Order: sequence, then structure tokens, then C-alpha cells
Amino acid sequence: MKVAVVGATGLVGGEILKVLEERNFPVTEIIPVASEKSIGNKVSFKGTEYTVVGFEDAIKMKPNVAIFSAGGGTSLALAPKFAEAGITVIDNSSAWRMDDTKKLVVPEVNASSLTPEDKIIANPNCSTIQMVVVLKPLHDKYKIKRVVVSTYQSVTGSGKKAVDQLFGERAGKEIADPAYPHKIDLNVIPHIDVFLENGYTKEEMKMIKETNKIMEDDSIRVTATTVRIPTVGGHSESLNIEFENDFDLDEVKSLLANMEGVVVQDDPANNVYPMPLNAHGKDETFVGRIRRDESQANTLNLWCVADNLRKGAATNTVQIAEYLNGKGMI
Ligand code: 2RA
Repeated sequence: MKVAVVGATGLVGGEILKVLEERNFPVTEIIPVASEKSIGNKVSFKGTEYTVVGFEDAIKMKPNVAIFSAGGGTSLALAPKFAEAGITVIDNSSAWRMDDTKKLVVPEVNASSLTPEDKIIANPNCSTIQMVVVLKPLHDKYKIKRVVVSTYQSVTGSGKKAVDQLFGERAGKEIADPAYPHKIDLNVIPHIDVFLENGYTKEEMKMIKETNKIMEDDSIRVTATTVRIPTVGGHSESLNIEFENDFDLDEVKSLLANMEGVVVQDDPANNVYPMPLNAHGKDETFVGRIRRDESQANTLNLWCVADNLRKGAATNTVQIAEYLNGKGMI
């Protein structure tokens, strides 16, 4: 497989290269692609140095698949050009996610919806991905009515500039060009992406709309509050889930334990629960603090954590490529 990584010099691009390498995706050639200013730079993959090329050259090199992580504008402009040349695009930006003609895929949940005709495939938002892998087995069994989610999101979700802001502040440096409108070290910012007219942020609305699309069920009601915290290991989420039907707590734990990509870490007596420090660098979504909401019937509380650069971005895109390759679609 010839694999183009568009945005190869960014935080997620670097992670995609790492994940392709670690998961032994059958790569014969990596084509690192980036904007003008990075062309000619070197990127290393499995001990070989590859030169970063521009978009036009990348298309001429005819990769089987192009994994994009270069922002919405780049995706809108360039993904169709790759697709027209017969190259399957897996896109990590928000550009195509809510387009009715494009699939929005979390492989453990809805990969089976993919067909060879899908030439631009959207990768969901990081905070949505880890939530839906947890919701899926529970929805199948008890039918979800409503989800109330509050997130605690890592600064890595805002890119390198935000990581530099956190560590710069921690080192007592003056930050000339901060990623956030406030200090992030020793702080919590209830504001991710831009505010919309309804008072929610775009990140919150992504979690709502994307969940309905991926789960193929608009009847699931979702409400979200998304919050940035000064950590780098991954995103954490508190989920309150109301079901149509009653559930058994042990059965809930076993459904989650049997879900592909989910690991249950739930032993409060021994202080075992998911944390970003432990999820960092891992591909799974970790779930714990699983308990009944005693204020309401048929309702569950839990806590889930995943590395947002891995399962929330790079790993999910590579898993889509693995699925397509396994089915002979690329
Ligand atoms: C964030 N969801 O964490 C974004 C990244 N895609 O800010």
C-alpha cells in the first residue's frame, strides 16, 4: 500500500506515522504531504527518511489511500482532487463529517457501512469517538434515551501551540501567541472551539450531531459541556446515560469488557479507574466508575478516557484504512 499522510508534519500527522508503523499496516511507501513551507523537510518512517512533497506531486504518485490531518480548509479544497484521481481519502478534519453523502466512521461501531464507492471518509471528532465506542454496546442492549456528557479535554486537542502554552506557562515564560484566551496551567477553561448562537460551543454540537450520525439513531438525545484542562495524556468524559430499559450493572460491565477497543478499569477499592496519564500512548478507550445513577430510573454513570491523538484521531483513521484494506477496497 502506498500511503499519503497529508499534514505529516503536524501533531496528529506524526502520530499517524507512528500508528501505521506500530500496527504494521502494509506500507510499501509513505508519501508525507504538507503545505509549501514544509516541502523538502524529511520525515522518518520505519528507519527510512521520506521527503515531504506538495499536494500536486502527491496525487501524481498515486497513493492507494491518503490520510488527511491538515485542517478543514485544506480538506475541502484538496480531498475531492485526491478522490477524483481514484485515491481514497480518510479525513480527520470536520469538513465532511456532517455531509450526508459522506460516511462518518468509528470502525468498532459502523465500519460495515463502508463501500468501495466511499472515496472521502470522515473521521469523527476525538471526544465523540471515545464516547460512541462506549455507548454502542449499551445502546444495542438497553436502548439509550439520553446522554449528558461533560468532558475534560487535553491541550493536545488544540495542537502544538497549546502544548507549548501549557509548558511555557509552567516554566514561567511569557507566552507571546497563546492558543487559548486564558491561562491554561492551573486552570480549567469551559470553552472548546467557537461559541455558536445557541450558547453551545462547536465542540459541544459536534458531540451531539456526530453521535446521532455514527449510531444511525436520531432518537438518542445528547447534551454536552466541553472543557479544556491542563493535561496532555488524553480526553476524559463523565457520561450520564438514561436507557429505555433497566440494566444489570454486572451485565453492563461485561458488555463493555467484551466491546472491541474498550478496556474496563473499575476497581475503586484499589483506586483503579481510568486516567489520562495511563491512557497516554494507548489505542483503547478505558472505562470505569461504572455505577447506577440513584436519582433516576434506568440511568447509568461512568467515566471514560482515551488518548485523543491516538483513538481520537490517528488510530481511528488507521483502523479505517485497515478495514478498507481487509475488504480489498483500497
Ligand atoms: C479538541 N476536539 O480537543 C478537538 C480536537 N479535534 O480541541
